Amino acid sequence: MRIDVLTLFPAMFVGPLDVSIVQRARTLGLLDLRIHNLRDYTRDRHKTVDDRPFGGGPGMVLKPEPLFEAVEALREPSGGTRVVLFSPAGRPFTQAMAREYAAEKHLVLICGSYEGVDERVRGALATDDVSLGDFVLTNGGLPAMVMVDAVTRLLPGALGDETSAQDESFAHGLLEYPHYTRPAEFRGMKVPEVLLSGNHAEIAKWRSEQARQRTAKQRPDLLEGSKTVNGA
Ligand code: JCQ
Repeated sequence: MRIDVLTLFPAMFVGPLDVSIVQRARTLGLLDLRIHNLRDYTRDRHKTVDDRPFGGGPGMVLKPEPLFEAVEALREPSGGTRVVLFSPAGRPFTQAMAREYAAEKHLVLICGSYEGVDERVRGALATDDVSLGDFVLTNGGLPAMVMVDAVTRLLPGALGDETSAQDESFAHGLLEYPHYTRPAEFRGMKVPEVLLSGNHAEIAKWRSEQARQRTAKQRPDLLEGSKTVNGA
């Protein structure tokens, strides 16, 4: 799949997406990731990307023209491009949305900055308004990188044979069970006996019970009765 990112800070994207599974997906040709400087889509002498808010108030607002120019230049003429705007005012990002995006051919990710973007971008350019959580960041670069990561690992062939995207937290709507590796005892802390037993039925039962307990404690909203979260 192809992902175009529109940002004022392309330097942010150097590093995190050049390692590990995302880098391998790029090398394998599963992911065609292109980072664009929004300033390159301005047409005035000063390469203006922002301006003061109508009605007054603090800070600056991203102007609509460069964003419309960029998205119109990048999106598939025949349609089908999902245009995602990151903002704290968006729909909460979930694993179900990551699965949906992983099935698309083309995404354009808009990284807002400053006080926000001109509302006409949200209304008439972005197809999706997505939040990564209830906090405020300086810009949408980190949310964009998080989405690229979450989507890329779901692309067919991105994970090695040893790992399976279906065995993850949220695939079954619960948090993961606890994992252990050698040594069987570390600083007095023992690995649960059942995991050393070789009894695979008992191990599966223990893991599912642990997942349920952990979910009840940390994320009761994910359990029965709140099934709207994650579409699980
Ligand atoms: C995304 N949770 C927090 C910051 C304005 C579009 O307008 C703005 C976008 C940002 C960047 O995104 C976030 C965010 N999910 O802060 C301010």
